[in-house]
Amino acid sequence: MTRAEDLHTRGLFEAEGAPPGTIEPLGPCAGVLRGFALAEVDALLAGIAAIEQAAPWRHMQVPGGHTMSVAMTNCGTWGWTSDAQGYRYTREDPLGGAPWPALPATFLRLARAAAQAAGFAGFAPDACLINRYRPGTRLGLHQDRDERDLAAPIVSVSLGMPATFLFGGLKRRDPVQRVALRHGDVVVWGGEDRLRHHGVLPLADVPHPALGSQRLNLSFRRAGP
Ligand code: MD6
Ligand code: FE
Repeated sequence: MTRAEDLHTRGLFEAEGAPPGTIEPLGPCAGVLRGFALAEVDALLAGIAAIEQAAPWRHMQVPGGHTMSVAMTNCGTWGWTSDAQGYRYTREDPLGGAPWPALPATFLRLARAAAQAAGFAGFAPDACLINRYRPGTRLGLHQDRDERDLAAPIVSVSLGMPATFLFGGLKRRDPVQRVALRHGDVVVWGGEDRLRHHGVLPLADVPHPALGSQRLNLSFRRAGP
């Protein structure tokens, strides 16, 4: 059995307590868990509403001087930030200096269950980057490499409007797969796929019944020591 088939089988038959669904392999150690977050949407949205009160959405600067079209905030022990000096994880929100809001227990449970369903038992995220997209918002091809422990996977939850996720290779110029992500889908990747380039095409305005003209993405990481 290949690793991809193994991931698929685990998702269907071995993930204890995981809701029914399919895993669509994106690579040997990466896949989409279709609809995996649907049962937790209300808790996720309530959590985000509380987090944005404490740590408001902001458009961060990147070192080149541009401002990101994605609006971001964080929860967890560590929060990802970017400014003219570079990218890093901080314990405090640079806007106001307070610690980032804690990771709600429901967020943590969902992230652990998704990781386990994809074959990564024992995932203990300490960071959750929350992205908000509006029509036209895009995210350029990048690698997630600011985390100290690259052995841990990333678990990425999509809510609201659909998006086309770009999934490339380890080299920036490698061919790119296009993956349609919908409300409730969860992408998990790690292992040999952990440093693959990825991004999001500019969003079309296809309003979601509950969330309207926005897409929210939560990505859970192990960022600290
Ligand atoms: C997004 N996601 O889907 C952007 N990174 O809004 C990411 O940049 C990402 O989905 C690492 C792992 C999964 C992801
Ligand atoms: Fe990323």
